[in-house]
Amino acid sequence: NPVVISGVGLWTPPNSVSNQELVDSYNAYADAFNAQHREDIEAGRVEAKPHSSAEFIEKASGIKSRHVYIKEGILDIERMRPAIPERSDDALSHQAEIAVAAARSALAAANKSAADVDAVIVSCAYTQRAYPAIAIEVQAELGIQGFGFDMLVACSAATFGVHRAYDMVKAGSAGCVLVINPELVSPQINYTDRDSHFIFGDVATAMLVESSTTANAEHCFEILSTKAVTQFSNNIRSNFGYMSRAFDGDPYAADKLFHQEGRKVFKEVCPMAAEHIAAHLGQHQLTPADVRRWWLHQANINMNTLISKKLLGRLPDNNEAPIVLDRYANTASAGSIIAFALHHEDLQAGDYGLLCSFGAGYSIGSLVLQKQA
Ligand code: CO8
Repeated sequence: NPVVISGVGLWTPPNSVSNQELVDSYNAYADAFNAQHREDIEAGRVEAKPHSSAEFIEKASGIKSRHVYIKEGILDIERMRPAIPERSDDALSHQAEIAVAAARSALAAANKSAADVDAVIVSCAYTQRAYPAIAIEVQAELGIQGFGFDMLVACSAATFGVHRAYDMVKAGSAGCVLVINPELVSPQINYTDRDSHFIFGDVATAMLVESSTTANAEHCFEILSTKAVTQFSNNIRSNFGYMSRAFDGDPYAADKLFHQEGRKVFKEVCPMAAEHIAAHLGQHQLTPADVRRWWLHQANINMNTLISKKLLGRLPDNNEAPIVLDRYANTASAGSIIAFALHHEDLQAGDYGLLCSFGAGYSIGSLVLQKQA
């Protein structure tokens, strides 16, 4: 039986930060840093912090603003990180809370209740703890029987999570799987680094994957196939982890936060993604011209332009390849799922769509989808 995506959910944090707000805060931080280290900077022992610019950010990335889970603390030049109150063990954790919000909206879209779900996968770039799994906490909060587990695959966590759900339904180990991507990434952003302070935002997305025999939603998309590839690269990296305590280094050091060689990522990932997508479509005797909608990873507008041009030989319009990163920024693995959530209901039965993530790992994950009648 065909396996379908029968519902998608999106939780958008109510707080947002514009480029100008972010730049004003960063520049004030840089001025204070430079004044404090003036002697060392003049002696060449410390590098001065250059100013950031809102124009650069929009031109280099396409990002205009980003949503954040908790805004407090991010723009405070004495802090430069969100101030998220720690919760007690018996309270719902922050990440489970946003996961549950996205999950409820996916369940509603799919016309399903907790009793219909057999498994929960929480798949994202970071989990706020190693155990108990966030997925099991979400399972308990929603009252779902069966089992749950967490997965980390950075930028491709969401697509790889849906791949696993597809495999599980095909194999019969679960009839209906909830895949959730609570991308609470703001705690890992180095807001004192001009090159990366603007890149990311927080969000949570979810998808319900089930057999077409049980699906009764208005908008169902058959997963025709999945395709994944990974290739090791240090060009996007965070060294934060449970071993930091044993290393005796500075747990707040810049290498413990997201950092990247943005130019190299751009040059290496774009051709990989374009080849991957063309090969995946080829498996179905489809060409890029047959694809009605592209739900592409949302890291950088120039990356999407280049990949689309390589595939189509022209620039797609926003209806063909919707962009959401202008207001959401890069939301780690959730970007292509946000694009799907906001832009799928207008497709006609039989239309093909291609959903694809690409980024850290490197990792690329795609799904060829077809709107069901
Ligand atoms: N303001 C003003 N000037 C700046 C700024 C700034 N904020 N930042 C850099 N500049 C300067 C540079 O210093 C440089 O100056 P110079 O030419 O004098 O050296 C000039 O602007 C150009 O800099 P770049 O070459 O770095 O600029 P690019 O045009 O290449 O744009 C980008 C930089 C936007 C980073 C671009 O390279 C890019 O987007 N690359 C791809 C990045 C990407 O997709 N990364 C994937 C991210 S990873 C992911 O998606 C998930 C990871 C897991 C989640 C992590 C959550 C925290």
